[in-house]
Amino acid sequence: MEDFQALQDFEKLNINWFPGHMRKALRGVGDQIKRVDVVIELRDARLPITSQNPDLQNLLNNKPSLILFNKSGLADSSQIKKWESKFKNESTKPFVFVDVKKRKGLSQIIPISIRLVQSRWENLKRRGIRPPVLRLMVIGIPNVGKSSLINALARRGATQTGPKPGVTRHPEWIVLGQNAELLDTPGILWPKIQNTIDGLNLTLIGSIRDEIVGAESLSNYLIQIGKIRFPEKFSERYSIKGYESQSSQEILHQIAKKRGFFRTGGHADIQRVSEMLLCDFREGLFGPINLDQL
Ligand SMILES: Nc1nc2c(ncn2[C@@H]2O[C@H](COP(=O)(O)OP(=O)(O)OP(=O)(O)O)[C@@H](O)[C@H]2O)c(=O)[nH]1
Ligand SMILES: [Mg+2]
Repeated sequence: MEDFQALQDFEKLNINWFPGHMRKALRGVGDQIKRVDVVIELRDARLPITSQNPDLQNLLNNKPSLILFNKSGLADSSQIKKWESKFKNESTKPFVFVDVKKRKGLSQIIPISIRLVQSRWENLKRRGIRPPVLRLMVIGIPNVGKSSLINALARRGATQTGPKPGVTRHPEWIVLGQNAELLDTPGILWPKIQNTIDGLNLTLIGSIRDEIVGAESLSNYLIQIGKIRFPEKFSERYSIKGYESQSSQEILHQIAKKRGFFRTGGHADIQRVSEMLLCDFREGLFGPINLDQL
């Protein structure tokens, strides 16, 4: 009953984050897109549809582009298979499920990009013009690993990365050997996220600042997902009996007690427990999980 109430409370949340730097970055992407050969659109493999920015999509038009679903190591492999066959049937664009941290799928990126510009370059060659340096732009919502991907391809810490959204604030060109250049761009969301569950899922993967939802509300939502998707892993990790039958608040208090998370006055430190749960989820400690499910 209480959890049902909690779900209703989520509906009242207004989960939007579209600060000035994103508006500016969106204009920047619109300007730069004419100057690049291929756009690499990064999404999160756990949210293959929801982590697509419709406003960025509108800027692409007919520009050759490649979709990368990153952090696939954190996603459920049977779900990945289903998404792969769906996209194979429906998408005209090339796509790859990758994991930058594990360097999975990275070797395909440059060859696919070259294939996408091949016919245009052949045309140039026929007219006696030497093909230019391959220019790639990496776009996507915050925290999906755009800068990490660029560093992995460049094999150096060329651009700043971090576990919070909004690390990259300005576009930056990174030279990738003699034949390619990559443009890192700030993560961009859209002004109005219509569906509250989409907003919660985007916050869970770290694309929206935790403060917008609040760590406690977000961990309440995580506990409710856990009851359906990973009840055993959750109960085991925090030694909770009867996890499914307890309210989120009871569970948070129980974990606080077990871990000794108290504030002065002996009250349970719910903020600290909530932050720990979110951290554990983001590190994949409840196992591979898909939030957009087929
Ligand atoms: N588990 C996992 N973590 C990853 C992967 N790729 C990137 N990360 C982590 O995700 C976080 C965000 O990475 P960034 O490269 O800063 O993301 P970004 O898209 O550039 O973020 P903004 O600049 O804020 O838009 C960092 O903590 C990375 O270490 C991956 O394949 N797997
Ligand atoms: Mg970045």
